[in-house]
Amino acid sequence: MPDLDHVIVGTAGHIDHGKSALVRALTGTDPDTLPEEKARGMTIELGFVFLDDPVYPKQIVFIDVPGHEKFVKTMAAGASNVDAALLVVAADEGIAVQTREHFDILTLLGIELGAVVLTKRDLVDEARLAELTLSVRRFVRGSFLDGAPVLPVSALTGAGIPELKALLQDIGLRVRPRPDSGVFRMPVDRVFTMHGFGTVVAGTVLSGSVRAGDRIEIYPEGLKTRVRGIQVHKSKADASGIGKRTALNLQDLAKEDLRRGQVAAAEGSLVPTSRLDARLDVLAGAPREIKHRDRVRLHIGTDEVMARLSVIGGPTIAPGASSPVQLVLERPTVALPGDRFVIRSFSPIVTVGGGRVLDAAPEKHKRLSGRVLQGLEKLGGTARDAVEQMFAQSTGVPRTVAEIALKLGRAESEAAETIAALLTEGALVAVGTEKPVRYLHRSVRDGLSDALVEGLEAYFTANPFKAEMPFSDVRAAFLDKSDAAAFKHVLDGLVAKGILYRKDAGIGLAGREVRLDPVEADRRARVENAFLAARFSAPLEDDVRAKLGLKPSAFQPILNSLLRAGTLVRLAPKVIYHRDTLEAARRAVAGLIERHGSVSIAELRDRLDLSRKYAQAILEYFDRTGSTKRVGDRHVPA
Ligand SMILES: Nc1nc2c(ncn2[C@@H]2O[C@H](COP(=O)(O)OP(=O)(O)OP(=O)(O)O)[C@@H](O)[C@H]2O)c(=O)[nH]1
Ligand SMILES: [Mg+2]
Repeated sequence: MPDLDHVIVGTAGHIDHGKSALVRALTGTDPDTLPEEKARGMTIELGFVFLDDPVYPKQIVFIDVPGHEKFVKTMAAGASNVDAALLVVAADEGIAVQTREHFDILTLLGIELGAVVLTKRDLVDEARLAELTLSVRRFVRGSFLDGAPVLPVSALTGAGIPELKALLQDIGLRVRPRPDSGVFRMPVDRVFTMHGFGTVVAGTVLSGSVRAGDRIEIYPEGLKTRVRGIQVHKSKADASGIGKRTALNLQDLAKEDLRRGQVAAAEGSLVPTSRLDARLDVLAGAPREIKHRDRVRLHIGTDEVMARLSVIGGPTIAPGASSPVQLVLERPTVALPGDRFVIRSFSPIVTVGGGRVLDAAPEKHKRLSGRVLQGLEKLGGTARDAVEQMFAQSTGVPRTVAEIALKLGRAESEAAETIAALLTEGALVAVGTEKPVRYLHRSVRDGLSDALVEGLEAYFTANPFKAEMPFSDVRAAFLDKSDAAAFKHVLDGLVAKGILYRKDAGIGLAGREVRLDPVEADRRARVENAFLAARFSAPLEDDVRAKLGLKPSAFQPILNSLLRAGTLVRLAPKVIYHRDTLEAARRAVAGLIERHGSVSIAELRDRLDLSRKYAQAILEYFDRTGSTKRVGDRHVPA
């Protein structure tokens, strides 16, 4: 077991039950420091007191919370990140309203260690103490405090205090190290200005570490800042890390920019969200069932946000039941999968449930959908399932190991291992050759591939006369959903499979027959006829185009296509004949050769009654194409 040099212990319990007096009896320091707290004899703000007794191996950090029903949200923030809890019950009053509510909150937050402390034992006799001990044991049955010590103490006489200190050391030894994503994250529970130190945010580090000089970001506002100085457990330090009470002095930020509920974290490591997918456990003692669209107060980390509950699996969630939900927040916050939260109903203001975040950046879901429910189930499952589901539900953009680790709030090495296994299984595919390698879920890749083919099909339905869809249009449509590397991956795959082909600047569907556009066909016929009608007096291209009233962009492709098809033949740069005209010339040349054994330009000119320029072009064309050859100024069969 790694040596933890401190343990963070939260108090909990009803107002006036002696939580603050207990902390003072244990530490010698009053956690209530505000003048208003002293005046009213009650806690209003979280109190932080360090018990540094050289007799003990571990420093104990107490977070003392208010018991007043108006300050339950402060209690929830204080309890959000403790290692252990002391449930305080005044021996004279016994279990009261906020005893129950604080206990529910500790349970929902997943606190695993703690003890029950019966305070004010000097006010009751042994019989009452024995009776209360029994009822407290019944009260905590089945919870994290089942079987935990129930310790009577008196802050007044000091009875039980040494035993409680020893018990806390014992609890400290049993604290399990927190799983660490390696990325710095610290929910802010206190903001203050310190003389000579500047603006300070304080909290317990949830993951990773931070050093003086680091650039960090304050979420969800995205305030970028630099850490000027660090205090860990009240002493100056160069760095702090997971599980440590930490105060950060921030550059260029004023106290007004900062509040409890924000999260200080590594720059760019979190994404503010207004939706959270979660599994919600409704307390068995909740006053009524949870209904779809209920407005609730969400307590997550040290933050409190109003939200609407979208019950995904049905119309309601009964007390004692559990169901996936989507929380639609009234302002953004930041969270990561696995984070615990508590919800309180809007009216009456009571704690009704809580649970764990499954997805901190979800889409809006179809309710009552089996696929959505299954996906959420997987996100809450094993590391393998959660990673696979993250890829499966991501849009078409391939993700790196680091991105997935960040999204899940897990260590990169762990994500890398899981991704390697999924790659071997064939659930993921690597996209592109760039480092770091990026991956798509196979089902996402197949979806992109189908969408690309469907896009082409739709295009050809709308444009039946086009042989190919312009490459740039196919690419642009794809990039709406994904990126360039995935485009290449998907396109190459489809070409390799023979489903698509690439030609010039277009992409075509293999095996598809192109229909001819009637307008296009008509133009083509008119161009052809212009040359056919001109016979041997080959018209100039520009004259034909002008006569037909066509733009060069419309005319040129038709001309080229007719030339390619052999319908028109270019004899010389400015001499184009229709195929039929050329055949007529061929017959004339053959006839003259038959009679005279050879033919001259002048003879052909006279025979066909055309200008010398065309007769020369015809004979040179036949020479060039191997029908005749020139001997002196005559042409003979080749
Ligand atoms: N006789 C006796 N009185 C106590 C003991 N502990 C606390 N008290 C008194 O009970 C009152 C309330 O004590 P606090 O410690 O302020 O109670 P709290 O639980 O912190 O109250 P909130 O912070 O407002 O929720 C004070 O007047 C204390 O002096 C005890 O062990 N014996
Ligand atoms: Mg108090």
